[in-house]
Amino acid sequence: MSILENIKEATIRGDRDNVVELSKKAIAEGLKVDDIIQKGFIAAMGVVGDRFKKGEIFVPEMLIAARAMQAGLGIVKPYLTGDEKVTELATVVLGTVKGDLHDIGKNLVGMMLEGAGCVVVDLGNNVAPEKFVNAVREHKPQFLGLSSLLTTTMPGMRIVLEKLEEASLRQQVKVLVGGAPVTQKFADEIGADGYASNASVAVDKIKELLGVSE
Ligand code: B1M
Repeated sequence: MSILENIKEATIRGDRDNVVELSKKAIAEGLKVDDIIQKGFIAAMGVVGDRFKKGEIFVPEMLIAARAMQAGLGIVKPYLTGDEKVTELATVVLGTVKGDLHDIGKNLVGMMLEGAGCVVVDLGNNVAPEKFVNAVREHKPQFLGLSSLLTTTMPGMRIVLEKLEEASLRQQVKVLVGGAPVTQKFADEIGADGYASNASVAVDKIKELLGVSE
């Protein structure tokens, strides 16, 4: 098996130590960082996402794989040179809405999006609407991802959309919403562009909105 296939398999297994060692070895052997990311990590997260969708694995396994991927990314990212830029799918500003401290699912969404090749600007949890608006102005992302785990904080998503409209930024960004109490119906009601029930569906949704086929 090639070193890239080994990285992919180790990431799927969530074998963090092996991913780190293999990533160091790949760098030492002069492999292209973009190849390590695309054919190793991103390919692995594609498999993990599919297995999650089929119910073959669950959130803990997905988190372990995502953490292994992040450890590997930490090794190879410093070796990215100016002329070797990772193929970026999209930039996504992500955060949990104001009043809400739940961030495990949002972090998982962020990791899966990174695994799919997105640049993720994570604003954290308990994020005020104004902070989302400022981040959209500053980072000019293609997507804004809002997470909410509480029925009491869900209305905060609508407020973010209103504030984007007031700042004349709504047309510049597609808004994706998710979190346990959030539904497609709610997303439609507040005028969001997309809803995803879990992290791998979030990746699919972003690809769908970009018009990128699998
Ligand atoms: Co809280 N909590 N909690 N809690 N907590 C829930 C959400 C709750 C359902 C538990 C219950 O009563 N059964 C309930 C909410 C009830 C409701 O509103 N309907 C609840 C409550 C009431 C509270 C407090 C109010 C409790 C209290 O203090 N009295 C309090 C609120 C604090 C606050 O936020 N202001 C509170 C606090 C906490 C902890 C801090 C202790 C902790 C959070 C730690 C953390 O996140 N760092 C916590 C936890 C862990 C939970 C449960 C047990 C687990 C949540 C979780 O991480 N799930 C939760 C019960 C449950 O969900 N079974 C509960 C795993 C995670 C991977 O899934 O977050 O759903 P999830 O994310 C999924 C999808 O939803 C989706 O993809 C993810 C991955 O597949 N998704 C997106 C999420 N964001 C997305 C964004 C997208 C797309 C998809 O696009 C942008």
